Amino acid sequence: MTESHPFKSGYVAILGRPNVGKSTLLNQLLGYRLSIVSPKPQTTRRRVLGILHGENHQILFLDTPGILQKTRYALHKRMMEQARAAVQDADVLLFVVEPVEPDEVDQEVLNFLKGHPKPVLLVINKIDTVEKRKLLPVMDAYSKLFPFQEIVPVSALKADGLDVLLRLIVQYLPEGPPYYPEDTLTDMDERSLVAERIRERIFHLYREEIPYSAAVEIEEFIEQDPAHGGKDYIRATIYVERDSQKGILIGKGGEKLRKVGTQVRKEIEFLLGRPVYLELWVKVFPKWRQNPAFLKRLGL
Ligand SMILES: Nc1nc2c(ncn2[C@@H]2O[C@H](COP(=O)(O)OP(=O)(O)O)[C@@H](O)[C@H]2O)c(=O)[nH]1
Ligand SMILES: [Mg+2]
Repeated sequence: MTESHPFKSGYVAILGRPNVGKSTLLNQLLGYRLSIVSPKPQTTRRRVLGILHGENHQILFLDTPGILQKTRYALHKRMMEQARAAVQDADVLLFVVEPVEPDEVDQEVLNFLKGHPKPVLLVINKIDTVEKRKLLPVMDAYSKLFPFQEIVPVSALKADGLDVLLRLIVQYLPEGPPYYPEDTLTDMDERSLVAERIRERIFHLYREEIPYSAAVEIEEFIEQDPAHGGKDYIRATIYVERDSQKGILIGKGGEKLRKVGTQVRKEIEFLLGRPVYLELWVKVFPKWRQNPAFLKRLGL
């Protein structure tokens, strides 16, 4: 007997507080590194679309910036608008948390989803960091806070529980045709992907306020440039807010910035599948995080 499976498709928004592992989860579900990840909160600034093509489904994952309680800067407000927009677009919501009992902030963050008509699945991530017996009270506490359709414990990092999660997502996905052709992995262009990779390196290589004060803009991107021996020529500017930050970013004799360049060039070459000539510049743009026109220029 053959069973006919209708094709299913839709948007799945990945939401939660900063640093719970939303971007890691997206990357693991997709099987490649699309969204940037760091041990620091607020790495993701914009919504990232990642497309998963299955035999009978197409899932359009939306990774979002972590939900913040306080929006100090225009940048933070834009980040929250991106998260809200993803909620509105979503057919299924994944609310990602760490395996600890919810506090008041979690409760407030859940207000983000109040009255939402679509299924909400609770994903308890990082279960590799706790004993199994500690999970039950966490699941219990969360189910009292919100009527989740499902509660799924996973470890995004160890790819544990993701097959179960994926099966449930497909189950809740509405019937519909594929939205994108099969070779499309995201709606981000190469320029944005490269800019994000540079930002990710900065999150890994610098401390304190530097990553938060840094923005990356691709000034020039020439594919297979004859002037650079047929390599892709990419000139990127890293913006920071103060002169002192510029000094830290560049480092003694330019050493630190060279390190960023060397490390990220290899990643970009892997991403693009082509050799790259990368030039990095650092400029000061005071208070760019408060500047709506500049945020718009960055695509935020
Ligand atoms: N131990 C452990 N760490 C994780 C897991 N998932 C994510 N992380 C780490 O948590 C940090 C934040 O991850 P990220 O995906 O950037 O979180 P986001 O801010 O929610 O997008 C990174 O250091 C990840 O390596 C997990 O399942 N287990
Ligand atoms: Mg993220």
